[in-house]
Amino acid sequence: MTDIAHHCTIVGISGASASGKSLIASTLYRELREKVGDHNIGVIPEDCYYKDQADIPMEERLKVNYDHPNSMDHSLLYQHLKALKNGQSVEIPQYDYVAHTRKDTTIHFRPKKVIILEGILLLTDKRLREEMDFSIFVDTPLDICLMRRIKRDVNERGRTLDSVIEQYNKTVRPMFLQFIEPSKQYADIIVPRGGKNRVAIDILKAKIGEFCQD
Ligand code: UZR
Ligand code: MG
Repeated sequence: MTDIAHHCTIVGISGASASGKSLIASTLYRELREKVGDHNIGVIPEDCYYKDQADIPMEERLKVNYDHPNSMDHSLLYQHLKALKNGQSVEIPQYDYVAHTRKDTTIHFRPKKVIILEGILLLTDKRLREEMDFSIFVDTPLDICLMRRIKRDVNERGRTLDSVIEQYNKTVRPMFLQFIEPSKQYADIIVPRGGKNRVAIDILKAKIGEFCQD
């Protein structure tokens, strides 16, 4: 097989926590999959690559800074991107936000024409940036992100309101200012407001759709 048969386009989507990254990625995936099929497009969330904290006691796990680039296993993500570009399947880890550990199960992920990567710290890593064909920064005001985050973490990630607010002040906001916001300079496209920006999604869909055709 030639290189062309394996060519894999990697699109990065980054931005603050609860800015709408996952929603943009899943909307693009759902709408493009209908046209090009599952084998041509897929999504990999950076969240799956949080390091496993199983080796330390629960009280220590609660103190880990999950908004710092060191909390991510970017090396494994990088290896997976390389493998996928070589036409090999990978086993994507699954993360448990309550236990702060990797689950026993993985998701078998086959190479695709287009892979959408989405996550808060992707653009802070030079190796990952270099694997991306182009990248997007979702630029949603922080107060909107915070409101969404409270709802999501209480409803979907087993948190209390107090713990969400404490984490927000301790790590989410400072790490956004230190790492995530400065990584915006590396994005090719900046999308204001988030997951319901239909004009932006349609433009991205047209652009990404070009790379998914059989
Ligand atoms: P998104 N996160 C946790 O709350 N617990 C963990 O064990 C691992 C991650 C949070 C993390 C970050 N921070 O803000 C968010 N904290 O997940 C990133 N505190 O996920 O991009 O989907 O919002
Ligand atoms: Mg998300």
